Amino acid sequence: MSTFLPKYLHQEEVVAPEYKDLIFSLPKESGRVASSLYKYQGFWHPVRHLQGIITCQRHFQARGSDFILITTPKSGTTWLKAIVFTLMKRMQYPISQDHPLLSKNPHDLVLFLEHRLYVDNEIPDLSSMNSPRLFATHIPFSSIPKSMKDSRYKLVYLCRNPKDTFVSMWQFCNKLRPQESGTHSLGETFDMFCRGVSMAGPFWDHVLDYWKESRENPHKVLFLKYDDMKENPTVNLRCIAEFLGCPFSNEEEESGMVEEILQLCSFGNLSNLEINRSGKLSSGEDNEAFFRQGKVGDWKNHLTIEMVEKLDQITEQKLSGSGLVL
Ligand code: PAP
Repeated sequence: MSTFLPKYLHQEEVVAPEYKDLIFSLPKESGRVASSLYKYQGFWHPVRHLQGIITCQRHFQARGSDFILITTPKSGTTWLKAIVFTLMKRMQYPISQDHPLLSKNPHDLVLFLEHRLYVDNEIPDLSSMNSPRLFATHIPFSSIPKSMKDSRYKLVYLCRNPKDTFVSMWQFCNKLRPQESGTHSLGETFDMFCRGVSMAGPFWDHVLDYWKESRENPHKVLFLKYDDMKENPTVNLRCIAEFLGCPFSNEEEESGMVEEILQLCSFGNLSNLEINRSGKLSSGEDNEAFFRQGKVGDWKNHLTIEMVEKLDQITEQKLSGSGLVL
């Protein structure tokens, strides 16, 4: 089933007059869901997100107590939002029949800065939010607002192996496209991804910038991989809790809270909830579009041997010497 989302297609119409000169002078390529992607500060963005990024850069006032979840698109953002929301708010919202995750999609509980808060030239008033505030974004490190860089921020960064990231993104783009527009071919989308032309791409530059920052400032950036989280969720959840300054107490450990949070936020549980099977985000997307398979290795069912070789080669070349393996 595909959803008709006019605002994704005709994004140029939402650009505010004061942004037009800047945005429309940028390098442009055809997009997958949005009609075009624009290259800003080294990364490609749909125009609506880009306008949000620039507004956010100009107006977002970070607090030292903020927690920001940063991800490359399709690397498990929905899962990370669910986990960190549940973890941070476990006193306010103990796991029960009334837990917010049972009636809301994680994207409606932890909002993206650039396309849910600073959207369509809006400047939201975030000053009344209680600390610690929790936000999410796909903004590359070079473009995060200065006030964030200057503060004692804590960023949790999540990425995923590029082959599964690409396949997930290709499937997602085709799902969001109007049926009458047809689907994008795997080959064409793959070539663009390899050239770095994808939402918040080049994928490798996005990952590397945060990887370097996590090495230089490990108390500020926690660097996670979806693949590791799938393999060892309990270790990763404890690690997130420590990093955010809300570790599990002995009592919580003994009561099985770690496992309870993971169960609540698991793909099997979230994807089967009525809200995620038939509901929509307040921004219009079908919730079910964010739950496809939730597995590691689906790329084997889609990519040719040549594609795998090419992607592996680019990844090896780009990450060489960084100490990062994806
Ligand atoms: P976004 O960047 O648009 O927010 P994001 O949540 O990062 O999307 O990526 C969606 C992927 O996470 C999907 O992967 P797939 O296409 O390979 O299946 C989706 O299935 C997966 N996902 C969503 N929720 C969970 C979860 N609770 N546990 C594990 N994977 C999940």
